[in-house]
Amino acid sequence: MLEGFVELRDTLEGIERVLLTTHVNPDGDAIGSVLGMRSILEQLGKTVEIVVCDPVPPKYRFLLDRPVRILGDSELEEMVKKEKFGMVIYLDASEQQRAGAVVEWCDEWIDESVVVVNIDHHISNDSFGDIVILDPERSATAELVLEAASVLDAEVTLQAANQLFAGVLTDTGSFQYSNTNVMSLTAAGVMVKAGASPAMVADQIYHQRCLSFYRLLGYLLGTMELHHQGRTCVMMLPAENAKALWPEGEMDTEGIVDYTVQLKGTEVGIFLRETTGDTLRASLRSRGNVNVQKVTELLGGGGHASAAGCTLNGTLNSARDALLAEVEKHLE
Ligand SMILES: [Mn+2]
Repeated sequence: MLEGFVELRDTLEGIERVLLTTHVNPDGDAIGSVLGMRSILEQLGKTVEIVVCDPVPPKYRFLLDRPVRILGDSELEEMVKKEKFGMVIYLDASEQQRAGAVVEWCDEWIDESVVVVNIDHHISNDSFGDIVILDPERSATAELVLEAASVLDAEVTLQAANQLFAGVLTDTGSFQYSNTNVMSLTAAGVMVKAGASPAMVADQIYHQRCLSFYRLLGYLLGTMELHHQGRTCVMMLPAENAKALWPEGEMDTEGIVDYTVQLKGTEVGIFLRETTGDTLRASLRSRGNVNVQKVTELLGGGGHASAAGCTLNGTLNSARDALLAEVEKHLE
């Protein structure tokens, strides 16, 4: 057992109120982990609040047993004014800043008496916080939350089982990524035993798409280019095309990057997307020996060996060239 779990158990004894948070643009593991952790801590009699910067994406809302608070929530402001939280737990955040504006907001009321806990599985995690529960061997933070349940002697309710299962399912790419291992499959087994329904969770997350998603996917498949003798595949999305293909609501590109490493012979995949101004978001995938976390690290990004991302400036073409040059150094 990781030492941090013992520290967490002991420290929690003297704490009544716990705040949970996770990274910006929360994914399935982020949402599943905070919700599962709330269920566990509430069973211990704690008062728990979850605060995130961005709304929960629609496809994960079936996991919510009640709403989570979005930063700026007036009730939360009142709560903190009356009595602050004794502990802040960051889940699935590779560094504290990944929680976005939540960090600055906490800085307004946090002092030395508040215990900061960091529960994560990113190899790039910088071990921030007073209590660190970090295991890069784990495919998802949700696995660590499952372990927290047993350390803290809490029950994994049917709802928590589905929430945590969603974390493992999405972070392993439906048990297809190279991070899928005995621990992730064992954890999934425990979750199913506790009542999780793999078919229901997969159906909600992957099979309730809107037509815009397929229009966007169709466009992006058409932009595929091969480099490095077919070992690297790139897809690019200019902002104006994004707007035309997905006129309203939040654009969902999750999973699209995976197609870049599903061609015979590709080892590295890059999905480049123009966001606002001249900012670009790059998602990288690897199914070979290239550690894409090392590629993005040099460009200020983070992630895992087989899945990483970073933010770049400039045009789509200049960003692609910069990434390709970096990838080339890592291809043997
Ligand atoms: Mn994760």
